[in-house]
Amino acid sequence: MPDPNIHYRTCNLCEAMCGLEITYKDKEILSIKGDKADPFSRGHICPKAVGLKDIYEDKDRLKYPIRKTADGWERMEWEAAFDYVAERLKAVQAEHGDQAVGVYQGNPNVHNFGTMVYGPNFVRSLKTKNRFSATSADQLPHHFAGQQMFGHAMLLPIPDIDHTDYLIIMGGNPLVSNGSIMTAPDVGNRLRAISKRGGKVVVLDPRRTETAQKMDEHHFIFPESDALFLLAMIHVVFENAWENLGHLADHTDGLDAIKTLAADYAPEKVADQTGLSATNIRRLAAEFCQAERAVCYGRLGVSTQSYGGLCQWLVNVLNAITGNLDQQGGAMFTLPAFDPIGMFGKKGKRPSFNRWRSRVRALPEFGGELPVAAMAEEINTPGDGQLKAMVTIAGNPVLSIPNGKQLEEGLEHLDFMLSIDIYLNETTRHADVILPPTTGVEVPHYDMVFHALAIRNTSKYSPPLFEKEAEQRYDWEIFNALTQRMGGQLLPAQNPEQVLAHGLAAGTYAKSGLDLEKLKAHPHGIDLGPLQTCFPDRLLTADQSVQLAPTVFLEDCHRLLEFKHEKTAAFPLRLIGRRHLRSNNSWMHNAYRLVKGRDRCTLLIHPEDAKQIGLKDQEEAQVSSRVGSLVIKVELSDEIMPGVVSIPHGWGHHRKNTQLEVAEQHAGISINDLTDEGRIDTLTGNAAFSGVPVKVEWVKA
Ligand SMILES: Nc1nc2c(c(=O)[nH]1)N[C@H]1C(S)=C(S)[C@@H](COP(=O)(O)OP(=O)(O)OC[C@H]3O[C@@H](n4cnc5c(=O)[nH]c(N)nc54)[C@H](O)[C@@H]3O)O[C@H]1N2
Ligand SMILES: Nc1nc2c(c(=O)[nH]1)N[C@H]1C(S)=C(S)[C@@H](COP(=O)(O)OP(=O)(O)OC[C@H]3O[C@@H](n4cnc5c(=O)[nH]c(N)nc54)[C@H](O)[C@@H]3O)O[C@H]1N2
Ligand code: SF4
Ligand SMILES: [Mo]
Repeated sequence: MPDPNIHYRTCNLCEAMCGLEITYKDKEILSIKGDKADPFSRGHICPKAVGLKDIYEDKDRLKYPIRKTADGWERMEWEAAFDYVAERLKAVQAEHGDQAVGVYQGNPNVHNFGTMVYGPNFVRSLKTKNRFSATSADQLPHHFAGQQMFGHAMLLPIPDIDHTDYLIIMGGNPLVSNGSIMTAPDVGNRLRAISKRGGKVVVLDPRRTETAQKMDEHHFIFPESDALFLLAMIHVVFENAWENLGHLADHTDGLDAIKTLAADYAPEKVADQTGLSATNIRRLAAEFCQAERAVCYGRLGVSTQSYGGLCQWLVNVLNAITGNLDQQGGAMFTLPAFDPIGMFGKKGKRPSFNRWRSRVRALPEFGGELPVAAMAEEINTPGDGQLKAMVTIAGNPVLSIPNGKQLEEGLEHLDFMLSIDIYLNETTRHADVILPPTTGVEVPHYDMVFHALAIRNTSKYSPPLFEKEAEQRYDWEIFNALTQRMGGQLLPAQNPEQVLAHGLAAGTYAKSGLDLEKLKAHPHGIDLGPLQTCFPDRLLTADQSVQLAPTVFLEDCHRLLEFKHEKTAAFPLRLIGRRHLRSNNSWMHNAYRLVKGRDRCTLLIHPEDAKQIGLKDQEEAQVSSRVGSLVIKVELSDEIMPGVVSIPHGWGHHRKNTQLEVAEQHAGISINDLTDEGRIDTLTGNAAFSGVPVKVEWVKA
């Protein structure tokens, strides 16, 4: 029996799934440490882990429903709140039709098991096609490529970093983000191990990031030029006849089409646009092909940009044509114990893409959702089908979506807004009702999504550490109550544990005895081994072949001809983002220990650019884009590429009438008051945060 005062669980804050050892007494958390016995995370944690204690204890966190009145926020009883919400939503539906209710689901949806499994039925019960989520501000191009090439949006290749000899990281900063679409706890040591065993890690990023500084080689790459770089790499592969489909030779379509396409992209042709010399591109391609096991990994910076779809496709193509797809040390696929693909995936299913379009800009649906860059205009543009009510679930879109200001204005004019959220923040302050679920250490946890995106097959269940308080409700209780009132279908399983038990029973490892009881008996988690080659069996394309050259991608390449690197007089610089280890998107800035210290919401600018503007370190600058303008302190640094500037996202807590005492004192500004909802990857609809044209000017002190 484990010590009664120690609780083991998985940290649900980022994608790394670190095991935690929590010491507690009664209902107080005494310490949070890394769980050395967790076979996957091996004791690793980051400074955010103790944030779980801060969230648990946060006096600003909401625990019961509140309703906005003329005299401020008023407490409601749960049942009355459910009735009231349903009545108001139905009133909007009756007056304006079902499509007048919109939904936005934010990032923590995927980090909460109860929300993940019970949220969708509530969303369906609203009968609206106006569904949005953080997906189209993040990883939509990955899903798009997975669907087109492998037949399922969740068939996402994971870099097998524990076994590779050569890794190219494009647009990811895992030493800070702790890895994304690559669940790899203790990622720093895992990456360093590549060099230690004689391999190499190359980082391509417009900023010499924390990761770049610790790896073997870094090259600046001009924002949004990555697709050109990748085509040039592929060009060199064919030029030298190095192409090799490995074990997928008989299960791959489209190699010739790729060869024809890449013929136009010699390294010499893209050198100026990308900022990498032809010599370096040729050398990188040669090293990549000569390495026994190599993998190219492209993440956020090559997803949230104008060519996100092309980038994720070409990353997969490069891995495939060098024999590194579905191969140890290359880009591999998980076989999770709770396997959404095995349960719901169907061979040859028509992609869920472009089945409907957004009303104002006619942007295509993907996976049942419309691009979030179109959300504000759907609220703000009058006419038939205009959004009159919004439901936000674990999201803070005012700070997270391009042109957040535009959304902020829209939210003010809605007939009704419901937020299912734990804080009264920049977004939820616009709601009429906030329903706060339990979270973090109060809930049972299973990573349905991140086990499916991990570098090893593992499985782990965490029971709640503490009983919820009488006044609190679990997320699934909230979703079920609302689903029922909106006339929707309830899941047969009554709680997340039952769902998990069913899911495990339907999975591959059930045969070898993996069930909920076994998981409960293994509080540190169970290692199910390294990723295994699984194609063509796991492919869900109609002919069970990898589709290297889907028409949608080939056709989209024409946009690359328009790619320009030139400065425009009005907006000569390009804006990109960055993350910080002690920050988690927009919502952990109310934990003092995570925000204390120097101001991190600053503009990074190269000294040469600063000199031209007449800016000195730590001075204030005015930054303007097509959509807005703001003032921010500058930090001069040669870690940023000349011509490029960087601001982190998730700040801007100065907005009035929130309940975030600490965050308000460390407010910062929101980069998304500058990012442009008009900039999207037109193929997938993903927001293009990277490379926003901006102007930086000196401000008189
Ligand atoms: N410029 C720029 N913009 C970006 C990005 C960028 O790099 N640059 N990154 C993008 C990315 S990758 C993402 S994922 C999005 C994130 O966008 P969002 O998901 O909209 O934003 P978060 O900051 O994650 O907000 C999470 C919300 O969930 C609430 N919350 C936390 N835990 C729980 C819970 O257990 N239950 C419920 N119901 N609510 C909870 C928080 O209070 C907060 O309101 O931002 C995107 N925006
Ligand atoms: N500490 C911390 N961890 C987090 C989060 C957090 O907010 N804080 N957020 C979580 C979330 S929601 C996500 S999605 C993941 C994201 O995790 P990552 O994918 O690792 O994302 P970032 O750390 O934002 O790194 C993106 C990199 O892309 C670079 N970049 C920008 N534009 C371009 C471009 O055009 N081309 C290339 N090649 N590079 C470019 C940026 O300089 C940056 O270094 O992190 C997760 N983990
Ligand atoms: S790296 Fe992510 S999962 Fe691990 S402790 Fe930090 S926030 Fe939690
Ligand atoms: Mo994200």
